[in-house]
This record gives sequence, structure tokens and C-alpha cells, in this order.
Amino acid sequence: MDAKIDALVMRLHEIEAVKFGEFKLKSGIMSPIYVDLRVIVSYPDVLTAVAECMWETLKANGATFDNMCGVPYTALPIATCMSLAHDCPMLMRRKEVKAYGTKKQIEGAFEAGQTCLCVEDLVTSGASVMETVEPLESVGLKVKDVVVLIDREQGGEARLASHGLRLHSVLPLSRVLKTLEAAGKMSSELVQNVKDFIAANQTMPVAGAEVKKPTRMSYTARSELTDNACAKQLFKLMETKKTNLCVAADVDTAKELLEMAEILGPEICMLKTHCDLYPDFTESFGAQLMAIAEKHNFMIFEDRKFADIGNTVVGQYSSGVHKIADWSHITNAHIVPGSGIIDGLKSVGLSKGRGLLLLAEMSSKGTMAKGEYTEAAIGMAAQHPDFVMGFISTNPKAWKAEWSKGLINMTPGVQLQVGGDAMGQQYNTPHNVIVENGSDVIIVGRGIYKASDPAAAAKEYRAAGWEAYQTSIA
Ligand code: S5P
Repeated sequence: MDAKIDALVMRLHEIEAVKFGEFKLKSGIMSPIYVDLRVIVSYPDVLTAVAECMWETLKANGATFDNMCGVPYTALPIATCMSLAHDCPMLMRRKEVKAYGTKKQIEGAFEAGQTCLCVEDLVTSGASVMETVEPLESVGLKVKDVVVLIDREQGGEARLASHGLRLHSVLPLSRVLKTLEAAGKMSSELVQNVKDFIAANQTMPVAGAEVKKPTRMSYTARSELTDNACAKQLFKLMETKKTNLCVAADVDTAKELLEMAEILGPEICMLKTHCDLYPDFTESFGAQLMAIAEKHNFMIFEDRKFADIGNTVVGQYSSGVHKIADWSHITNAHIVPGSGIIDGLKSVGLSKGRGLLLLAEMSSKGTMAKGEYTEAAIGMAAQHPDFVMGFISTNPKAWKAEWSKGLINMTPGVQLQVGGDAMGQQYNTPHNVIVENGSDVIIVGRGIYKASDPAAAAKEYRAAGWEAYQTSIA
């Protein structure tokens, strides 16, 4: 089996299903490793070997099951090969079933109570496996075992174990590295580089790591501590809807924004807009977006980043082309002009029940918003508890100055992997943002709206953000 697995690793490298270098992932993050197993369908010898190694791993580990179901799409041909070679019935999960559709989510012949094996090509956090396990369980099937070809060793096994699932992997990523290094395909420096990347991108706390005592108050408890109407509504909404995900839908047109709002509405607590991006902005935009927000129960945050003197921002907030105060529950401001900017915005927004976020820190490399500047923002927020609802921040847990627990922290620069883009944006994971850095809301842009399936990506971020909140709650 060992020689067979080594040979498979070499073939995967040859056909570039596993590549090393500097890869810009679709999400914008730079990664030293790229695994794309979709290509194996074009190499029948590889597909056969993958299916055989997965089957042998299952049998060696004593897994038993009545039927199997692949996670769409890459694992479908793998499951089909195993099914045919070993005469084991297969089921299929439909990926595109709408909540209101009449089509079945699980296709095939089965009986409730049977045990179904879940087949996946690659596991990172375990979130996409859960998207197949949940519908299988909802039709009465039992899922005990999950088999994958490659485990990226980023926390997927622990996450699946927390749902009572046993992960069988043919190739933990460290095994891939070991084989390729021994064959002279990777330098020891490159191996270390990949190991560092994996260590920095854990999606679950690493076993054996020191477990920090939870310190967080629940969102519900904090809704009692704020004077601001928007903050109260948002804290309660997050708890009841079970989401702390804000999507930054930086799409090109108002039309696309409204479409995204409809699609992502069920997953989010807030939608962040940049209305000056839309060439097709019209007077009716606000009313249309408000109707969608009401329907799906989320709040609107126009990320205007006001930065002028009080007198000027009054007009910028209330009138002009965009009339932001009429439709956006929340907006934000830099404190660079001094607290007069808050007075100006408050004179427009307070009577409308709006909330203001101060930019206390920023996610971009080289930001000047740190140290004394951040402390000044905390001080200004304390002067306006009725209107200032919280901060844009990146590491509120490390702040020296005290801030009221009624103030809410929202963090941009979030993706499922640590990294950055070519223009200074820096990304952190939902777990780090919420648990390690003490923020409340994850703001995710390209990680969701650039994904091939934004709704599925939003589900994944929502689950990661909520899981992080729950692990940190007192
Ligand atoms: O410090 C900040 C503050 C904000 S509001 N850094 C940010 O990136 N943002 C916004 O968050 C930014 O304008 C964009 O809309 C979003 C991040 O998008 P992403 O595509 O990088 O996730």
C-alpha cells in the first residue's frame, strides 16, 4: 500500500493536481501550495488509483456502510468508481435545490436508518463535507465515516469529529510533502514554507494548544448595554438569526448589488455597500434595498468612511445623489477631523435611529490608525453613546483603553485563510478575528462575492463565524 500511495503522489504532482510555488487563490490570498483534484477525471489511471487507495484505506480502518454519497462535484467520479468496482450502491446530493423547490435533495434508492459513507476529494475545514452530511441525515441516513484523498491538516478532522464523524484520509498533506521531498521534487525550504502556511491557517484550535478561558458576553446580554437603537437591533438579530456575517458586496452595479442581497440575505446579519461604485444608482435604490433587508432580516451598512468637518458631512450624509441617511441603518467615519464629524453626522442620523461606526483600526498594511489614534477613537465613542454604536477594528482584545461592552466591533480583511492581496489588504481567519482578537462581526468581501458559488461561500463563512462566537462565549 505504501508504494502504491507514493506512486499516486508522484502522479498527482506530474499532472499538476498538486502544485507548489506562489499562487494567488481566487480569494486573493497568496498560497505556497495549490491542490486542484478536478483534473484527475482526465487521467483514468489516476482516478482508478485514487478510488482504490480510498477504498483500501476504508477497509484497513474497518469502516462499514450500506451506501455512499460523493460531495459535488469533484468527488462524484471518485464515488462512482468505488461504487462500480465494489458493488456498493451510490446516492447523489443535488447542489442546486432551492429551499422552495419541490425536487429532492438526495437522489437514489435508500432506506432511512441505513449508513451512508461520505466521499470527498479534499478536506480543509470540513465545512463542505458538512453541507453533504446534513441533507443525508435529514432524510434519515446515518453518516459515521468520511473518506478523502487529501487532508490539508487545517482542522477538518477535529471539526468532523465534533459532529461524531470519523475522517479517513489516504494522504494527510504532510505525507504528500514527505514523498515529494524524498523524490527531490521539493526543497526542504519549500516544505517548511508550506508547513508554516498550514500552521498559520488552522480553522480549529490545534489539539494540545493552550485553551483560553472564554471571556465573551453573549450578544443578547450586550444588547442591554447599548444606548444606540441600531446596535440593540443588530445584537438581537445576530443572536436570533445565528449569524455574525456581514458581506461587503463590492460589485460593479446597483443591479448586481440587489441580486446579491436577495441571494445572500438569508445568511447575513448585515450587508455592507459602497454605493458610489454603482453607475446605475437611482433614487429608488434605497427603497429596493430596504425592502430586501426587511424580507431577509439584515441591516444595511453604507461604508461611506466620512472624513470631513462636521458642517460638510451633514450634507454628504443627508442629501446629494445618494441620500445615505434615508436608507442605510449604519455608516462609518474616520476621526481624523476630530469629534466635530460625529456632531455633524449625529445631527442628521440620531433622529432617524441610525448608528455610526468609528474607524479605530484598519485592515490594510501600514495603516496609521493605531496606538494613540485608536485610543482617541475609543474616547470619542464614549462621548456619544447614543449615536456611536461601535468600531471598525482589527484587534480590540489588545486595546489598552477600556471600551464599553455595549459597543460593537466589526472586522474587515477576513478570508478562510490568512494572507493578503496585491494592494495591502491583509486577511485573517474568522476564528482568529472572533476568538483571538475579540471582534463581534466578520466582514467578508471577495471571499464571498468572487466565489464561484457566493451563496455556498456565505454559508461556509457564516458557519465559521458562528462557531467561533460560540466557542468564545462565557
Ligand atoms: O480597514 C478596513 C475597513 C474597511 S470598511 N479595511 C477594509 O477592507 N474595509 C472594507 O472591507 C473595504 O472597503 C472592503 O469593502 C471590505 C473588504 O473586502 P475584501 O474583498 O478585501 O474582503
